[in-house]
Amino acid sequence: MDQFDALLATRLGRRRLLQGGAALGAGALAGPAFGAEGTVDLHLPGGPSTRPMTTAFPGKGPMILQRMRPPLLETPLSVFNGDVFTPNDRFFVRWHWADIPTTVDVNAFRLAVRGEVAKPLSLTLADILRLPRFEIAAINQCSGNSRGLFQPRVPGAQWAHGAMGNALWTGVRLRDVLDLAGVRPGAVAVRFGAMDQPLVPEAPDFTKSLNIDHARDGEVMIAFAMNGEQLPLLNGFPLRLVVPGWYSTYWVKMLNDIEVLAAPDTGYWMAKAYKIPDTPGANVAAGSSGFPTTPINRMVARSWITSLAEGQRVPWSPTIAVGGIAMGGDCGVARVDVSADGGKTWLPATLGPDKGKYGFRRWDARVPVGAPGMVALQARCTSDKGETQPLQPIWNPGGFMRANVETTTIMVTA
Ligand SMILES: Nc1nc2c(c(=O)[nH]1)N[C@H]1C(S)=C(S)[C@@H](COP(=O)(O)O)O[C@H]1N2
Ligand SMILES: [Mo]
Repeated sequence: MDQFDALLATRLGRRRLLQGGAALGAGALAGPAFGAEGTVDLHLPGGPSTRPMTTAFPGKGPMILQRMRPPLLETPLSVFNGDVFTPNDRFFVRWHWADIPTTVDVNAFRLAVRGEVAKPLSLTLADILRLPRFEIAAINQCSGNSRGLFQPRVPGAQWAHGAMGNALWTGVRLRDVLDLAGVRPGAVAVRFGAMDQPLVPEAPDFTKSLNIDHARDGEVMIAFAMNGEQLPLLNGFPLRLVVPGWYSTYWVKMLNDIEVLAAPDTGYWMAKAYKIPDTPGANVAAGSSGFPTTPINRMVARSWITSLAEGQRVPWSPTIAVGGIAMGGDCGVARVDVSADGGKTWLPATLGPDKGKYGFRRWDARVPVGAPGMVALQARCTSDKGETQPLQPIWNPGGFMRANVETTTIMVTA
């Protein structure tokens, strides 16, 4: 019996699934907006910058409340200074539509596999749990992570940097599930649907698709566990798609429908929403429109300073310790360089252990500081593909794919 069999028996057995499914009370989605946990300043340039902290959501510790219903909960940057795996109770939450099931009957639950397949399926959770399991470390990052830093401001959730998290996901290969049903030769894409619904019938149900080769690449996963625990309901219990290296718009939560398509998906969420400029770095001149677009796809290199907060006071010494996390995007991190002089000179940081190329990589450095005063600290990641973060921010109307070198200004005191 391996560690996953134990997980299956103790955490994903029928009783636990039932309990887990019942964990999100209806009151939590409609109840008090936030407790007395205070506010946080996200340092957003274009508008109101403070947000309340909340502990009102079941299974979640203190989170930044971006919106109550449907919930948008952001992870405070300081959380990323802990383990490279983001704890489940601090993992960010994002839903498009407000009709989110507050309980899941795990015995009645079925995952449909239909469309261009030889044998349509209606799988129980037990059927899924019988398939070969694997695990993968991967960052789930919202396409609009850091949107609140766009200048000029763009519509959408005004996230700072905490619409992301890294977890060790356990599940089954999407390919294995597709093979059970037998994909027909004419298949070109696979569309994923879920249990959440819009409140009004005219609104488009949330569905996303991947092309058939991507869907069958052996890495795209139907996950039932996250960091060794069943998925929190707000993060997609009982099953979610994990698409390593790609933005989380594709990571469909509460997945209950897999439809193999014989033609490309022309639905709203693929053809209209989550489109980026078809330009290098998804960048266009501020205010532009009418440019060619493409569906958002792979992630790119980023890095963050997490050991020091914006505006933090640090006593002077000739060198100051600075640390944080980096990601390569859809590949690993090759190096991280750090600057304490606004980008004039760069020093290599020491990388922490590699816990999977799609996950966060810890880095640490000591930077020289000549004299007390304001010091602009920067980190710059270069991926295994040789992509280095640009110094200048991009702009696009969706506020997607921010990935430039970020600056943390600290006050070094005498
Ligand atoms: N069913 C469903 N899945 C979904 C969404 C949704 O609205 N409904 N939103 C997507 C988007 S845009 C994001 S950023 C991630 C957020 O994942 P998390 O809430 O687990 O952090 O879920 C994705 N999967
Ligand atoms: Mo997102």
